[in-house]
Amino acid sequence: MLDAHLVTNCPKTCFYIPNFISKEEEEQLIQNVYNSPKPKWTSLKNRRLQNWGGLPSLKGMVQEEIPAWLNTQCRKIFDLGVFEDKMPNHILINEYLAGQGIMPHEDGPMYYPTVSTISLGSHTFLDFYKPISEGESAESTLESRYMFSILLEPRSLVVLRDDMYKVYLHGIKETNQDLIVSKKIINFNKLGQNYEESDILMRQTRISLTIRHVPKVLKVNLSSLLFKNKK
Ligand SMILES: O=C(O)CCC(=O)C(=O)O
Repeated sequence: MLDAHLVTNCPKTCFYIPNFISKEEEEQLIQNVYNSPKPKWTSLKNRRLQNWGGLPSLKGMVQEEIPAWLNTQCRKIFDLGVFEDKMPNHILINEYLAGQGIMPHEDGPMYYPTVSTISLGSHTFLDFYKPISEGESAESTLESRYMFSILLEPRSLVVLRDDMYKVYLHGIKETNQDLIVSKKIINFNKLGQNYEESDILMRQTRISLTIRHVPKVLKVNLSSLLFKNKK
């Protein structure tokens, strides 16, 4: 089912599905994100986030229940076979105001090496960079390592695995607007809408649901914890 959405002009492997969710689902999800209890938010310098399912760490994640409004999307992603036979168990929600972004990074070893992302409210450009290679000076500019971008439309799903997950870095530039240059956008022929060369897209507030599988899960036995505390 995913195969029909393969993006072919990039290293392995990227799938892009425009309009993965409906406008009604998008509105409902945005409402649920903003109705979440205030302490659920963590504020960083250039974005806010919510963790659902637990806090991943190298020692393992203490699993927390995922609410029904997120579980519906996890189930759809499971049914697509995104994580083979594994059910997603972690959702990171990022909120970016126009002009906010995320530095180029790798997602690291705590996750099963596949990531799926639903975008809500606004488009963005997810930019890809070559890692600094051996012998290359640490000062090599990001610009010289830039490879291409994926245009993430609101309501779309993107799935990254293999080298697109493990080798290349991804990030979102801190900008208010994006210029359409079709040769830089690897999913240009898969987009849900038509864009003209040199169109300028203005960014609005975007929420991303980054849905993953954390293999190392710690099952906490609550009764033994209570017993320990009483001793
Ligand atoms: O918001 C996005 O689409 C990207 C998020 C991301 O790269 C991350 O959470 O590691």
